[in-house]
Amino acid sequence: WQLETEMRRALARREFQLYYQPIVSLKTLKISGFEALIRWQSPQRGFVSPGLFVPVAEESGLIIPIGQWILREACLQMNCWREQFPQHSSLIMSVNLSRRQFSQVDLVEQIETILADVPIDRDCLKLEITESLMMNDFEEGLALLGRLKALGLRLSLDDFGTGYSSLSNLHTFPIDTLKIDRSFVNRLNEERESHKYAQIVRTIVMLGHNLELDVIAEGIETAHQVRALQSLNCEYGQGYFFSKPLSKEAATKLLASDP
Ligand code: G
Ligand code: G
Ligand code: NA
Ligand code: MN
Repeated sequence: WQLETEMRRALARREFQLYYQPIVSLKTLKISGFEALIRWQSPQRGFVSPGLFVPVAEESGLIIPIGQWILREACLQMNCWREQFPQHSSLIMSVNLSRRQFSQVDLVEQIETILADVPIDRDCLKLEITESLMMNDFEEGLALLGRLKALGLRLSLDDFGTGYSSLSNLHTFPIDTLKIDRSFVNRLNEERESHKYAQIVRTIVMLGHNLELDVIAEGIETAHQVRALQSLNCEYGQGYFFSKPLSKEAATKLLASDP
């Protein structure tokens, strides 16, 4: 309860910030986009982990106004970067959608309102969803994905390969991208058994490509993983090896130095 009250106040007092983690082409090592991730610097508590407060926001429904703020902020930032860096015209901004947001009957209208307010090239905005969002009502979820695609947005399936993996349904999702969960990437190391994980990752990459999806590997932390993913034909990567999530100022500096 306490945290919920503080978060309500935090939204009004603009204590939330968006951080941006680069998504990199593993072929050219150039930045292809960013994933927006929320951060909270509370005057009372100091830095509060999103792993702690996002679930509370989700539970209390505060994720709805916070999610709207996130999307608006991400669009505003994209417009700034598009203006400032014409050479980065194909930059893509990824924004996470939580379960509670996904179950809003007026989600599409909420997004349209924000896009009307902050006009942005729609194909440079990508929404990240997880398979678990589809578990409430599959047909309804599918219809919603279709309406989000119809807005002209891109869709990404996050944390792919974990939990309830619906391989048989994958081809029906109107998505553009698969993100390989970092638990697979983690296990690409020097150890013998990592060979098995390499085969799994290879298979996910091939599956993605056969379905004409882009594939992004998450949670890359070592040069070894970069080389392994390159040899497995994975074209995009994200993780601490390249960069942790950055403040908008730091991300702007990085873009300025990325030709
Ligand atoms: O950002 P990481 O740094 O620690 O975030 C931890 C978890 O918090 C993520 O796995 C994700 O579930 C959630 N999270 C972080 N940022 C966002 C956001 O902008 N929107 C939503 N819905 N969840 C987020
Ligand atoms: O997949 P999801 O959106 O839940 O993931 C975002 C989370 O992953 C955030 O918490 C982000 O800070 C975290 N993250 C990003 N890169 C790495 C990494 O290289 N290693 C680990 N362990 N976590 C990462
Ligand atoms: Na994500
Ligand atoms: Mn993920």
